[in-house]
Amino acid sequence: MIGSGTFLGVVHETGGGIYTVVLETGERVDASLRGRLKKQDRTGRVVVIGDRVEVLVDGNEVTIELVAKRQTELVRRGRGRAPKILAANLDHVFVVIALREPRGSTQLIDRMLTLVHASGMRPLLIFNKADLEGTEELEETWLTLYRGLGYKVLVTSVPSGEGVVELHRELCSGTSAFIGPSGVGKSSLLNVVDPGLQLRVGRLSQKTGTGRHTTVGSRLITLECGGLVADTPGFGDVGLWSVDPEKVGSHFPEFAESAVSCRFRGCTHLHEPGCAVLEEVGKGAIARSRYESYRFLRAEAEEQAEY
Ligand SMILES: Nc1nc2c(ncn2[C@@H]2O[C@H](COP(=O)(O)OP(=O)(O)O)[C@@H](O)[C@H]2O)c(=O)[nH]1
Ligand SMILES: [Mg+2]
Ligand SMILES: [Zn+2]
Repeated sequence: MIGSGTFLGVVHETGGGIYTVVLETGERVDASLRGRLKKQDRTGRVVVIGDRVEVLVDGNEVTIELVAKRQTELVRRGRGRAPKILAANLDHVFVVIALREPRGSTQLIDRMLTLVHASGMRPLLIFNKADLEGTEELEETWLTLYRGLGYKVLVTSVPSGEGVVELHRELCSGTSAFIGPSGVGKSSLLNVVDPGLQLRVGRLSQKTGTGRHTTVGSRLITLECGGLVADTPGFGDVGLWSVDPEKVGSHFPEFAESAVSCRFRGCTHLHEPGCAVLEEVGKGAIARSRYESYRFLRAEAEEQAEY
């Protein structure tokens, strides 16, 4: 046991009112929240994994006294629900999508990219299951589209090992999180990067692990190479979110350049005459799939805003 005193640390695990903090000294301690913080914590937003905290150790009693201002927050938003902060101070967010089984769509990719952008971070894309037959064409199309937009993209495969060295390199610095639908291979990719992890793989086990009636906390997994990866139920579920409808367009980086030339200020790029974004879509300079995602997500955001 460490001596009494005040220590700085990072929250690695939460759940059931207990917060596991890894201190600067390297020790792991289980802490509770100081009363004042506890009162604010009803929404589960005061202390999340990745938070930098000050911990007071007083004999056997360990309490989190202070939470440092966050650099970033990954937020999941849901219909009619308060936004939930999934992790703080992430350095990388990987949006994982499968080329097949289950086959992703540009709308799903754009939805997750928007979610990450709205959290103020720059996502990396992973197209997984590149080993499966008949995925070459889709891989090519998506690579061209998303690399063209300036995103860093990795094509990966668990059985063939494609892209794994690059992924490993990205994961070994700082704190990362994977988001993406269930079954795309998030756990499998982590297992291949660090075989010691032995995370459960497969849809079924995932369901029982994160089912509605089981309370599962969130944690940061420490990779052998030193990187940290967030493992949180709910990263797969980005079905609904609420972003200010007016801001949806700002999360589509390629709209920005032409949007300044729209005839009307506050142009929604939906129907206005003299809309430069629509013009670029017509010319093929902005991908139609991206524009369609924009329309869809904006409509969804409008609907959400009514709640
Ligand atoms: N063919 C193929 N199957 C994969 C790949 N990655 C994962 N899988 C399979 O896809 C299923 C779901 O994987 P899992 O890692 O649990 O996905 P998660 O829900 O995103 O964590 C499992 O049956 C894996 O064996 C891959 O690159 N190629
Ligand atoms: Mg999984
Ligand atoms: Zn416009």
